[in-house]
Amino acid sequence: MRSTYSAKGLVPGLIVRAQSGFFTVQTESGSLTCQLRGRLKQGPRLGDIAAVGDRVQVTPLTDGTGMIESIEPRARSLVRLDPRPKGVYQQIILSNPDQAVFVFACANPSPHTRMLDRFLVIAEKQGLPAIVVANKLDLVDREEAEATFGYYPALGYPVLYISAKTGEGIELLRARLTGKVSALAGPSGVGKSSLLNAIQPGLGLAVREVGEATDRGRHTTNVRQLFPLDGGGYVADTPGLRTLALWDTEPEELDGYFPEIAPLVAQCAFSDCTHSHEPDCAVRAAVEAGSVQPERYDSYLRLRAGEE
Ligand SMILES: Nc1nc2c(ncn2[C@@H]2O[C@H](COP(=O)(O)OP(=O)(O)OP(=O)(O)O)[C@@H](O)[C@H]2O)c(=O)[nH]1
Ligand SMILES: [Mg+2]
Ligand SMILES: [Zn+2]
Repeated sequence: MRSTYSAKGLVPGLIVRAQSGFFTVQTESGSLTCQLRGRLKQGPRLGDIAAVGDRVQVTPLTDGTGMIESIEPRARSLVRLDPRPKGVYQQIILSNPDQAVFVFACANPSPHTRMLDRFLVIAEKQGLPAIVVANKLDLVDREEAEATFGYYPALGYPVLYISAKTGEGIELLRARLTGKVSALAGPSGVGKSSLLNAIQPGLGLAVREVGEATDRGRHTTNVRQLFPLDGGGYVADTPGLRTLALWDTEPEELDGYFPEIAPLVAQCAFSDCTHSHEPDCAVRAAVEAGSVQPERYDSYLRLRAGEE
């Protein structure tokens, strides 16, 4: 790109879209398509240099594009570690998220709480507050939905029971999203795009037609995008989380990412207790006493064993 400087100087902005080396930066006076200044790309690359959610300084150019000159330090980021021949590459799914929103359906597809527990471990590991959305409430009784999701609030994860179809509970979600940068994730077909369309009419996100193959179009493009909300704040669809492996989590640290299990670990007889078979295990005692949900304990054991 030919860079002709304008007289405007540096302008602060937010990266709201990233695709193949081009970044859309939202500034006070509109959005600019930008590239990275060459010197930012020097040196060994062990991770993404810039990502959606980054706050940057941009030089507007006379041709209406811009040049990203610097990237502000990240408060936190959702990172995916990608092992490559030259070392572990840090792929940034989203910079500076305020919270994670994990969307599941009450039915169709049936709720996959093991995947939810895996997502929650990822959020805990990254220090990200998480909320759970139980969508498609119109398809089940409230009691049935609560049997699946009812124990999460006590663990520190609020659950919003919602129907994108009837609009029930949509206001609760909108209130939670306003003014924040949220990372949205969940299995295919649970209604993520439908929910975003309901919250922000005009987004016009494609909703999967009934019967359409679930994995159609997946991984064909590598676009990451933040959707602005009218009331303030942004939502990012984070498909990368779906496949986020836990291999960068050591088995021994996993118990620390289950809020109901972590405080029990010190009471186990063995300091290296895996909570699977050892005698005098406080975690197994809590499962038997009913204070740790068997489903959550099962998720812990399976994740610890390396299952997805
Ligand atoms: N009954 C019912 N159906 C819903 C609801 N929300 C979404 N759907 C339907 O569920 C299907 C999938 O919805 P999408 O919004 O495309 O789901 P998604 O999570 O974005 O799926 P991917 O983009 O594949 O990850 C569509 O047929 C929607 O019409 C709901 O609250 N109730
Ligand atoms: Mg979708
Ligand atoms: Zn134990």
